[in-house]
Amino acid sequence: VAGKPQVISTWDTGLAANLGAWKVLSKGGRALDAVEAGVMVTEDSQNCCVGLGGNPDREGIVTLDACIMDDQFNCGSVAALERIKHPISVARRVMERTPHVMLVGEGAQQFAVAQGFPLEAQKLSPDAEKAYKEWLKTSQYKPVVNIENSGTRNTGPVGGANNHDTIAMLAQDVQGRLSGSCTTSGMGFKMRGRLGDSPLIGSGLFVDNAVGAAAATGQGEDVIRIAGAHTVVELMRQGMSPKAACKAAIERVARIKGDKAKDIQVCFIAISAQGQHGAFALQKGFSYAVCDAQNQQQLIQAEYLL
Ligand code: SD4
Repeated sequence: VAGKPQVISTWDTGLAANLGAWKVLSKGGRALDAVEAGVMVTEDSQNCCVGLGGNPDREGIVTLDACIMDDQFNCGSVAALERIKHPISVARRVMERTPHVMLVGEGAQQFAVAQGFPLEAQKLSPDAEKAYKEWLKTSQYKPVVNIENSGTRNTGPVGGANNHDTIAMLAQDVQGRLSGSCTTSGMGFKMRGRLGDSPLIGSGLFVDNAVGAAAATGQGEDVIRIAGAHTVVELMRQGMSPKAACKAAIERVARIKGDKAKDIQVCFIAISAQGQHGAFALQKGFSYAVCDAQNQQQLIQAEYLL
């Protein structure tokens, strides 16, 4: 469906990221380029949960996960990538320049370096260093709902712009093409080697241009359990609106988790091929940013189940 370009993304950090994407979309650019440029803004910022400034794993090492998908089922992903500033761009290179979809760990880093990405110093940001030292005092893995880290990092400007989460972004360009991206340092103080949903096509992100696109944020393990983003797209295929599909997927998570649902956050965002957008969260506190020609700085509080 050709129409009005738009981009949506997770959390309040999505506002700045959307503007990065909008620069591409507003000039008639491709959704794929927009979702890469958009989340690069967040990867560059000092965010607790995205990019090299993110919180480390329990060994004190920052490991990054990212994936990207276009309107033709092309997709690329990197996981447990260390010392590279823009994992989303490496994911795109995996998609465009390798016969594979996913590269992990050392191999992903080797590929990134061979592609000309600089190898950054293995060093925590001052905020991450502080959070890690604090975490070491108890060494307990206890993610906090809406700040998917076991240590909080309220070091950002008023409004907490720096203490939110994984960015997942979905865009539709003027030609009606959908694409999505997702990038994260994962759950803070995770076990070494742990992957969440964010680099997994079908869990953290899924795009079917004939139906719609969806992406997730929150407790990755529980997104993977229901193959989250793919589930949302399949529910849209059955006729549900983006919001209804996100809600039905959240209800599935809640059913599976039972009493434990209150201890986690899971959130989905979605866009339909017709250009409708929606979101739904398990708990209160999830917002998503929307940007189109009418409204370049809109933050919407998602409805929630519990
Ligand atoms: C993960 N889903 O690694 C990510 C974390 C996240 O908001 O989304 N935080 O499980």
